[in-house]
Amino acid sequence: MKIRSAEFVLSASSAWQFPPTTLPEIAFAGRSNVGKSTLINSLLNRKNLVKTSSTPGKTQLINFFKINEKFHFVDLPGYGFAKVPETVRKKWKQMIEAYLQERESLRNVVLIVDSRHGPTKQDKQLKEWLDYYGRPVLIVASKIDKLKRSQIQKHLKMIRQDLALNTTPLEHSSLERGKCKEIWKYLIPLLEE
Ligand SMILES: Nc1nc2c(ncn2[C@@H]2O[C@H](COP(=O)(O)OP(=O)(O)O)[C@@H](O)[C@H]2O)c(=O)[nH]1
Ligand SMILES: [Mg+2]
Repeated sequence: MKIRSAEFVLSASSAWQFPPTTLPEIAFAGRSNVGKSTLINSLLNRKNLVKTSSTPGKTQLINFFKINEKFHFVDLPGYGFAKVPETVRKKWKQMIEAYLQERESLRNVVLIVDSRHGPTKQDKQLKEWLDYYGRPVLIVASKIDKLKRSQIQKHLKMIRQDLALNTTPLEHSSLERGKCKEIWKYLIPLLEE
């Protein structure tokens, strides 16, 4: 995919702030610190369009980005960060569920799982929830560079089993160029429909 433009649209803290549903959308979900923002930057060939952070749990907002004036990428706030107070967690859940359940322009959810640790309980819950609502999901295993080469296939298989997938998850590493090819191959047809 040739990226001609990639711009930040807005951050939403409630459903009424979401931009209009005129463009097809791909959303990126996963626990805090799993590499969501990094994956978006990699896919778009941008270093810092989406801010990445080594302190997890900072963003509780849904961030919308407009690509090539043709589609949106949506960076969902990460879950599973222990220090988030219960009230914030509740609000997060409400907003995310409203988005994932009702967003008409949403074509696919990319669920990112840490290749080292495999899916968390919340990853599994989200996957089941998305299946229940008939939302197509692509699983991407992040931080592949942190595994030994000999471990990669084993870990991918483990994620596949844990989430009861029909296909092997796609790999991503921010350190390796060209790792996004397979992910784009999956996403492009969804954006062209
Ligand atoms: N080694 C390595 N580090 C990564 C990779 N992806 C993300 N990180 C690091 O993990 C941390 C969290 O990444 P971020 O994209 O902000 O995660 P997010 O909270 O899911 O958006 C940052 O310090 C990133 O540099 C990867 O593929 N390889
Ligand atoms: Mg992030």
